[in-house]
Amino acid sequence: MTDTAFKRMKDLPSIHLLGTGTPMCAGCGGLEALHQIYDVLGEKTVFANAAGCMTLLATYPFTPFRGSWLYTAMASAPAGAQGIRDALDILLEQQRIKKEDDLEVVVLTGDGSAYGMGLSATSGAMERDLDFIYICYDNEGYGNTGQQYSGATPHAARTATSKGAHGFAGYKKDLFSIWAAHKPAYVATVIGAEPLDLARKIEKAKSMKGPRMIISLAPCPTGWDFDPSLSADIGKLAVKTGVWPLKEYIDGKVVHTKVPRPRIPIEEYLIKQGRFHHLFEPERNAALLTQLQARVDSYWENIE
Ligand SMILES: Cc1ncc(C[n+]2csc(CCOP(=O)(O)OP(=O)(O)O)c2C)c(N)n1
Ligand code: SF4
Ligand SMILES: [Mg+2]
Repeated sequence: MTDTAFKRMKDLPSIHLLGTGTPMCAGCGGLEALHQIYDVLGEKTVFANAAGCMTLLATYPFTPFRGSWLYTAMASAPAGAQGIRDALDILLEQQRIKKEDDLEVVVLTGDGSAYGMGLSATSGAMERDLDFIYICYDNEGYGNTGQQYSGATPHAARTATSKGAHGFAGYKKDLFSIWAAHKPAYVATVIGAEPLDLARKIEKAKSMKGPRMIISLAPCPTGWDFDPSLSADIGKLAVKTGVWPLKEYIDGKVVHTKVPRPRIPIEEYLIKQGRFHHLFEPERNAALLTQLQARVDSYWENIE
């Protein structure tokens, strides 16, 4: 990168992508959420970013973040965050940095790490009451390596490793509840397509101490097989169909921040995504569609 380009980049607010050099896909729902989250958190942050799509934002020695950024292995971002937090605390204690120079430590990982490989390290970090924010952008698969299934993949979705007639045989893990069971300071679900709800939750997380855990559903045109222009629509449909409940855990209680009324049929969300085309073509799989709708309905049964 030329000096002029670097100076221009430094003058831009928030995250600035590196022009045509960026390998991120158009319409990336994870990036949409990250932009919004970073706008609220600001540059006094240090990211511990586990291997995944977002790692590709960095082009050594540059990153598009105005603040600091550390790359970790998939399972290790919360351990990396612990090291950073400890180092900052030591520097503060030794008065080698001022209080106003302290940084918010933020873990950024995909679902492959959050729901799977990094879950043990995350559990340990919550157990130690680590003062950090964890952001999982959940594109429901190992996106960076070609969308193999992960612990976040929904039932029946076709992935690179679930290509049969019925798609993925397993069920999406309930990471929100797994995290909430640790009784951290805060857990919330968000989505870039609902920016006000997202901003309010990130503001809240920012004002607190201790483990603050955020899961953002991340519509992924490449892995979910839809046109990038539909990304925000699909995000909104995830909320309106009740597939992605917007909620928060705080002070031992779970509160839904948006209850979709009336809920629209799940089919309207599924039919727009190539990963679910086998539910509609060559013939409609009514039994599986009914089963998928029933699972969403049973979630909301006791909430409305
Ligand atoms: C232990 C380990 N296994 C596999 C990989 C290869 N790998 C790099 S990124 C990635 C996908 C990560 O998936 P996810 O966390 O969901 O992030 P996404 O790629 O979807 O953004 C994989 C499997 C790795 N880096 N480390
Ligand atoms: S594969 Fe999906 S999550 Fe990864 S950059 Fe592309 S759109 Fe975003
Ligand atoms: Mg993923």
